[in-house]
Amino acid sequence: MKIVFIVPTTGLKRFPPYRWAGRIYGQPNSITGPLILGEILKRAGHKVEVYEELNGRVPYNRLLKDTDIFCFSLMTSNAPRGYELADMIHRRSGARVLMGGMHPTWMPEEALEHADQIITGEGEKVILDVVEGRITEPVVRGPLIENIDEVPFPDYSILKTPCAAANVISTRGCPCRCSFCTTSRMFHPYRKRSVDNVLAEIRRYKEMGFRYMNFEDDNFTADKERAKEICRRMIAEGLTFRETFFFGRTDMAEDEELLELLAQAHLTRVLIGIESLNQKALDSIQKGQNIEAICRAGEACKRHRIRVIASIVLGLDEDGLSDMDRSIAFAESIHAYQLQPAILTPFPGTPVYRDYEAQGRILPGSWSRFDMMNVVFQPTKMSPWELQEEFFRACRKFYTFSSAKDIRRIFGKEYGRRRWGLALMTRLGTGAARLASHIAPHSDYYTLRHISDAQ
Ligand code: B12
Ligand code: SF4
Repeated sequence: MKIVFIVPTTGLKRFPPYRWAGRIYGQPNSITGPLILGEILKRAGHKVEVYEELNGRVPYNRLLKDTDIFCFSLMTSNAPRGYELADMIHRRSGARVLMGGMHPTWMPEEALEHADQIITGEGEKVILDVVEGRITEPVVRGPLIENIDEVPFPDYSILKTPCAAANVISTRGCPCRCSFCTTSRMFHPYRKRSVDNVLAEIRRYKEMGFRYMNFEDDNFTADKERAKEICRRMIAEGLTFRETFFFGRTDMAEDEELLELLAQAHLTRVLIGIESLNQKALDSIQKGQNIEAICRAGEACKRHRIRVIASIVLGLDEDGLSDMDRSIAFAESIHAYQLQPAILTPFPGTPVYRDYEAQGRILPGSWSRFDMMNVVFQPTKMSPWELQEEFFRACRKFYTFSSAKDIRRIFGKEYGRRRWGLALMTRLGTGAARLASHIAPHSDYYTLRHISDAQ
């Protein structure tokens, strides 16, 4: 059978300037679920192709002619686009449609209105039986994989859209339980692959000629001794890449040996969830970190020339505008390489979603806005539009043309150029959004501004 996996993306993100901006921010890469599941189906003799709408055009007209099964991998923000495509496929062909991923896992009944079958949780153990018709229930529960060394490596040869960085997921889930986090719930309990298994996957990408490799684990340094061992082996076996991105926590900075090994293994770009500089707000989301640890982490990463992407959450109930400004000023003060202001988003499956829904605080509108860049709930200390404006302000305040000079001085020419590009894109993007809020009655920004004005 011919099976096609699609990772859809919402309208604006398919717009070429958005793709160009993405290339300045980092290298195009892929979500790994479809590449793993595709490999399982390929081994069983099926023909498989994977497309990421975020990174390239999908030839739907051609695919509709010869595809037996379309598989959609959906998170919350791309679910509406996935539903639209699934309806189009049902209208125009006899192909079956399967859906899996975070959003169908928490909202299976909704997704089933557009698909023939839904697979919730991890898909590896059931995908072949569903595809070959041995499991026929409309909603199939994918059982947990206890030994994740058994999972095949993602197969990048079936990916048909551009990809410049290979993603390695060396663990599933996270030992922490922040109240807004989806992945620590989707991939529960926390599991680790053996170091040998991880190194074998990295070796494969080196042999394939990838210049970039990322660890996309939710918390790569959760087990520090294991992270050190992986870095030592990468260094000793010549398996380092031009740059490796990873997700860390502030506690990684308490271990000097770890920081040295990370830098030597070229793990020099880290996203750290700083979230807030207000201890009450940190405690309210069960973050389990304090302000001193955040400051130490900023200092230590700078010392080791590890570029920090400071992620801050905007809109926590305990935070007012001045608290959010402090977080942005802090990111500037540690010369964070990038700022990722993330508007608090109550994703289905999290305690935040459950609570906000019970309190009637989730604003009407499409799931496509659940992408951490749009306000989708009623904040306590400001109006939804004021929070949205704070997001725009954070982006513009941080990504200035003058900061590009500092970044160039500290990290070199290439990174200075990238910062300059981000400053330009930020100004164009936030300017267009604010204009839409005034003159485009069909835009989400117009609706949000007017909901706020009416309050
Ligand atoms: C790599 C990554 C990216 C990459 C690449 C993804 C892409 N091109 O779309 C980039 C950086 C581009 C990206 C972008 C975004 N991302 Co992202 N991303 C990830 C990350 C870190 C890893 C993904 C991964 O490989 N997971 C591991 C594999 C094993 O899991 P999986 O792919 O989900 O697949 C398993 C199951 O879900 C299931 N499954 C999945 N698909 C299917 C399909 C079928 C048919 C079946 C049967 C089963 C099945 O089986 C698989 C194997 O067990 C995840 C966090 C995470 N831990 O998952 C966030 C994550 C998915 N991203 C997230 C978000 C919000 C975004 C953005 C909206 C951010 C933004 N502001 O733009 C965009 C949206 C992109 C889009 N397509 O529209 C959220 C989604 C939350 C939610 N509940 O919706 C996550 C969970 C991070 C978080 N904040 O918690 N992302
Ligand atoms: S530390 Fe990060 S991955 Fe872990 S639970 Fe908190 S937000 Fe989720």
